[in-house]
Amino acid sequence: MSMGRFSMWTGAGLPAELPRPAPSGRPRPRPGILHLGPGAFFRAFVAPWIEEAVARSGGDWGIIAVSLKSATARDHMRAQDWVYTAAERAPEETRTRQIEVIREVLVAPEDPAAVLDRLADPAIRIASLTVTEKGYCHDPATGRLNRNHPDIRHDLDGPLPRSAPGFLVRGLAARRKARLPPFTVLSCDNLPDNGALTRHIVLDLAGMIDPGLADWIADQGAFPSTMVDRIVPATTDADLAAIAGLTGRHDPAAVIHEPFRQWVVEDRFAAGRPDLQAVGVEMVTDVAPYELMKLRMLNGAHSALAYLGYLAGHRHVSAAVEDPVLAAFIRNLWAREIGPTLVPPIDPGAYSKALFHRFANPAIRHSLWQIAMDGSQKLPQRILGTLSDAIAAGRPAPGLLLVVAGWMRYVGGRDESGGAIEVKDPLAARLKAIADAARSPEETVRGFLALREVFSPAIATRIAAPLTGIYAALIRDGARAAAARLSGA
Ligand code: CS2
Repeated sequence: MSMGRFSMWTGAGLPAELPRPAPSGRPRPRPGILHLGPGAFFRAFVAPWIEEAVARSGGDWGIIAVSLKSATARDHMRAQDWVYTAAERAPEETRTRQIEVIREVLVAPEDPAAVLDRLADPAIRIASLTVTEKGYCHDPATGRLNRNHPDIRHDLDGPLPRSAPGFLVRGLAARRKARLPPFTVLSCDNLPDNGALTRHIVLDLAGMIDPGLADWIADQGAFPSTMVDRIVPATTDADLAAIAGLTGRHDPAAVIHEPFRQWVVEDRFAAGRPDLQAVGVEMVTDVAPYELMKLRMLNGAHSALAYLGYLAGHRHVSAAVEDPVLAAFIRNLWAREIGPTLVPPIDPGAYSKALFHRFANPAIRHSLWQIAMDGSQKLPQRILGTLSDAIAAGRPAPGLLLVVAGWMRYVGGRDESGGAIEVKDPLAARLKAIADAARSPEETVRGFLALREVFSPAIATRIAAPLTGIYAALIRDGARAAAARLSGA
């Protein structure tokens, strides 16, 4: 561990002349996990935690990480024998640590057969995933496989897959053929009931390829649900330079994270697991209450800040919660609209206090634009489920409606001063077409609510009238004033 000495590093660009990180010489476990999605969240959360479990209790749980798209992680890590730096940023100090649990990174599009070979290897007993919401190729409003997704159509056409569900299904098929037990599928993405959702998607796809395979997976497969939580902003060049100042190494694969972390996992594994509870992972029989709390309170507030905060001119989470209007808005949203939808053992009051503190950490520059991305995939579990529960209980939810209105305005592609927003979303083209075609708030709201991937017919009908009023107020007054009016700030 090295402590923060930022003042020593004053250079701006990348210190490419420094040596790269190298393995320390401590023993490294043989592979037992294949992980899809070697991005920053995986490197800052899953991998360090697995490394600690192995250091504490042993086991062959090294990780083969597989990128389904870009070669960046592999290219960055190959020259440093798959080790990298994780930097923990608290307001007062930064601590760095070298992670050595990854044994190889593969790039699936370059050689999908190599990935299937690894998945069929008896040594691999867990296939974990951090592929983000859109990586599941599902329909966010229903949680079922989107059979028209181009990657799914590709994966139905031939044996070498492209999508995460495709690799899981073809990997499980290879194991069945080899008379091996299935690997446990461990989703680590922010989706509701992520284990059950992944199971449905895998069974949907397997059923289209071979119904016997689907029966075998339904019978023998294990898909524990998990709740994962750690704030991991995208690493910038300035971050890499600051880390190099601390470690004396140039590490293009370095990641930044907050001190907080929480992992709650259902203890249903098909073929063993690392000794996770020995290092603070909460092993439970039902993850649902934790996951609802996290998706609705943390991710819901994140998305609220992303759309309304961005429209109001902020660019980072910590800056948005420093704005007293948005701070009051978020606190009210937690207390009045989200908290009452949660069930014991959750204490929304204590949880929201801790959350506010995490959001305010000035050492984590978490960009609102990053959170705003892929809203069509995020809104249902972050905002719309809460909204339907509130409506069903007869409670008004104007704050949640304002967040939905904020998303509609944001994806139209212009902020409140007329500046262009780069909207990143799998449905971006359709979202823009809806916004461009509408001539009034009524038409805008009607156009968006007709998106069946996002809004079920039931919720669309229930929120259409109040949402139209709130959207009109947002356009007329701006995000900050609309938020202020709702929270009396
Ligand atoms: C964020 C999450 O990018 C986003 O949409 O809301 O990545 C969030 O930071 C994590 O879920 C925190 O655990």
